[in-house]
Amino acid sequence: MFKIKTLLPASLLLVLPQFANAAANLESNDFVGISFWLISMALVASTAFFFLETQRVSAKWKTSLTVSGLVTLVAAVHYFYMRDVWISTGDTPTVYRYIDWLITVPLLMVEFYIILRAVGNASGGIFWRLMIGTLVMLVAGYMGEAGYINLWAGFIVGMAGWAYILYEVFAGEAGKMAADKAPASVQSAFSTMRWIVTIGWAIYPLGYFFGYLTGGASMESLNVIYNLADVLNKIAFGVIIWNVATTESKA
Ligand SMILES: *C/C=C(C)/C=C/C=C(C)/C=C/C1=C(C)CCCC1(C)C
Repeated sequence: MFKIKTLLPASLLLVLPQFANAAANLESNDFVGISFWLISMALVASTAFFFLETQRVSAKWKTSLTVSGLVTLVAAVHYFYMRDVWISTGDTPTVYRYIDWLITVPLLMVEFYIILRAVGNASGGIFWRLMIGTLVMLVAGYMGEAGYINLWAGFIVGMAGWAYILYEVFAGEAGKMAADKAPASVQSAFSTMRWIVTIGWAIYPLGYFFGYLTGGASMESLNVIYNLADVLNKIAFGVIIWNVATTESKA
C-alpha cells in the first residue's frame, strides 16, 4: 500500500505543473503537436503501470520492470518539454530529444544486460561494449543534427556505433550467451528485444537520413517519425519485459 500511496502524488506532481506551464495552446490541426501530447500521456500511463506491476512479479524481475518504468518516466518529462517547444516555436526540439536519448538508450541497454544476467553470468565487458556503442551513436548524431560537424560525418559515425551494438547482440558474447541455456520465455524475449534494436531503432537513422541528408522530408515528418519510434522502442520494449517477467514469475 505504501508504494501506491507514494506513487499517486508523485505522478500528479509530475503532470499538473505541465498543464499550467503550456506556453501556447495546441491547435486542432497541429498533428505533430497532437502526437507529442498523445505520446506523453501514454508514457505517463506506462510508467504507472510498470511501477505498479513490480509488486506482482518475483524478486528477480523487479529491477527489469523498474528500469522500464524509469525509461518511460524520463521520456514522459522530456515529451512535455518537447511538446512546448514544438507548439510555441514550431522548431524541432533537438537538444531535449538527445538528452532524453542519452538517458533512456543506456537504460534500455541495462535492460538487455539484466535479461542476460537472468540467463547466466554475463560478463561486465558486454555491458561496457553496449554503452560505448550507444555513446558513439548518440554523440555523433547530436553533433550532426546540431550543426557542430558535417551532417554526413555525424550519420556515418552514428551508424558505426549502432552497427557495433548490433554485432554485440547478434554475433558477440551477448548473442552467444542468450543462444545457450535460457528458459524459453527469456530466450524469446531476448530475441524480440534484439529485433526491436534492429528494426525499431532503424527508424531513427531513417528519419535523420530523410530529414537532413536528402532534404526530402520536412521537420514535421522527422518529429512524427521519431515520436512513433519512441512508442515502439520505449513502451513496447517495456511490455515485452513485463510479459516475460509475469510469465516467468508464475512458472
Ligand atoms: C528511446 C529512444 C531510442 C531507443 C533512441 C534511439 C536512437 C537511435 C537508434 C539513433 C540512431 C542514429 C543513428 C544510427 C545514426 C546517426 C543518427 C542517429 C543518432 C539518429
